[in-house]
Amino acid sequence: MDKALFHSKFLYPLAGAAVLSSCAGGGKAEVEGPLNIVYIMTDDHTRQMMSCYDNRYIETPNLDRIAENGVIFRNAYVANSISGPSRACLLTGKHSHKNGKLDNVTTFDGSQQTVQQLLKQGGYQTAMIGKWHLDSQPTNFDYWEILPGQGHYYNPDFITEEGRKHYKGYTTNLITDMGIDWLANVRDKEKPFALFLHHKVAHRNWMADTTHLSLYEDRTFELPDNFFDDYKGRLAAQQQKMSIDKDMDIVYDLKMVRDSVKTRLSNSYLRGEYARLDSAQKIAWDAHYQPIIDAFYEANLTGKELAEWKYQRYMRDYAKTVQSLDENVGRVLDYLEEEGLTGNTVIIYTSDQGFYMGEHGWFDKRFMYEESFSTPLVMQLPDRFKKRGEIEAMVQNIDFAPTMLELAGLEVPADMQGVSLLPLLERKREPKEWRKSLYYHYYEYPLAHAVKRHYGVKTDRYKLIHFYDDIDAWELYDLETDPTEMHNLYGKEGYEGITAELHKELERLQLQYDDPIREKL
Ligand code: SGN
Ligand code: CA
Repeated sequence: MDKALFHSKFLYPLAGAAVLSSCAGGGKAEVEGPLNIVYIMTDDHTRQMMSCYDNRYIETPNLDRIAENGVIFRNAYVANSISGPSRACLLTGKHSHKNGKLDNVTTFDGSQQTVQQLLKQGGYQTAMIGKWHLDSQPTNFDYWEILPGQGHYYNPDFITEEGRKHYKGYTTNLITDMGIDWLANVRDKEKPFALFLHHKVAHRNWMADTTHLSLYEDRTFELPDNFFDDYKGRLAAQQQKMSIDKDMDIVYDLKMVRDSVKTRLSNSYLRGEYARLDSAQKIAWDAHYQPIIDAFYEANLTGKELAEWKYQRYMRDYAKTVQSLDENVGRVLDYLEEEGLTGNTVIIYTSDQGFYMGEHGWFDKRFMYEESFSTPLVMQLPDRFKKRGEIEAMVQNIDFAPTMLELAGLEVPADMQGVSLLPLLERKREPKEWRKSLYYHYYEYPLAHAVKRHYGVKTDRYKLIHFYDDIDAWELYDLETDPTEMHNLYGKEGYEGITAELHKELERLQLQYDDPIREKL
């Protein structure tokens, strides 16, 4: 890109408009460039725990501030609800079968076309800080500093181009420090930038900052209606291992340490996560947890009482980690405001997928059911974008790469499968022509949490899912009458018409996205 462009204000037509028009119907619009991009992504942070989506549980004023200064997507989804694959979809703008990252164990091929590569070629400064989780090293970033694998909440190591670095402190704060430092001191201020800030929070095992341990302790969270789900008519749900009651580890997840208690994951906690704390942190940690531990073992809870107690502890620990996140996002927003950057910067906040907060009795993700298929998505927008408030259109994480490219005034390659979201941001009204359905495909079986492989289609009202591999089970939901997906209508009388329509739509999407699963089955 002509470097001179970056030294003067200019107007340019949205480069991807032609690509968009087939799917999104967006005509040409003019925006002032160049725009900076701050993309903040968390891990396992779900809409239920973000007050602009759901005010039942916690307050997230800074995340809400992003939405208040821009838009909130009511129907944002991922293509494959698990970390590594979701990150690969973000970087490539393609479904998992096209970018090759099917599950958390396959290695991402970083030599393929990625959004950061195209941004960099287009004259952008690019940086990636935080959880990467793609096994191969980052490619085509001007600057990167990543957590190894899942990373840790406390005193983390980071991998850099110069090797490993050890830090003291709480990872959510450290990632924010590094991001602000890059913005303030490292980047080339003559160029527009794209900063990818990827947090570890709110991943398992939900370890709060010592400064936040006492928060939410007096709160009793309302149990979801389907917490004691019996999974009737849903074969794959009967076989998962992500139940708060049965699978959540009392030591590793909930920190209830006792010498006589050995659980499957107690060593991962005692020799792993807890062992990372320094002596001052351990003192604060133990002072907080010991009375809770004593009361817990004293009470000797069983059955439903124990399940409900686990749910409350889970909710509290998770909420505390999100509190740190919210404050740290606030720091980034403040910095951008103070530096006068918000007028020319789009701030995107999302998660690598949604999560269960006790719905169906679960934690974790993976299923194409709403809580984990969906993901939070809010954007703070400069004034030149006319849209404010809620956006109903169905969007997916494969759309992020095309969106960033269009924000940068760059062309969207024809082989990217997502579409730019700019037509949704430019006008007060949403365009009439937009995709009418979403495609999903999850592959990680048999590994953690035993969720069967499945693919499916979602329309504004219905969802059709096929679980396959060592199972062959179809599910159909009417989201209007059954938003919590408790009643599998597949094969039920009266649903023949809609079932046939959805099968057709599913096949159309598998053809459109060229998913080889069609030939295999
Ligand atoms: C780890 C967790 C799982 C989690 C996966 C994937 N177990 O294996 O609970 O589902 O990560 O999460 S743990 O004992 O190591 O905490 S993902 O978000 O990275 O895909
Ligand atoms: Ca995740």
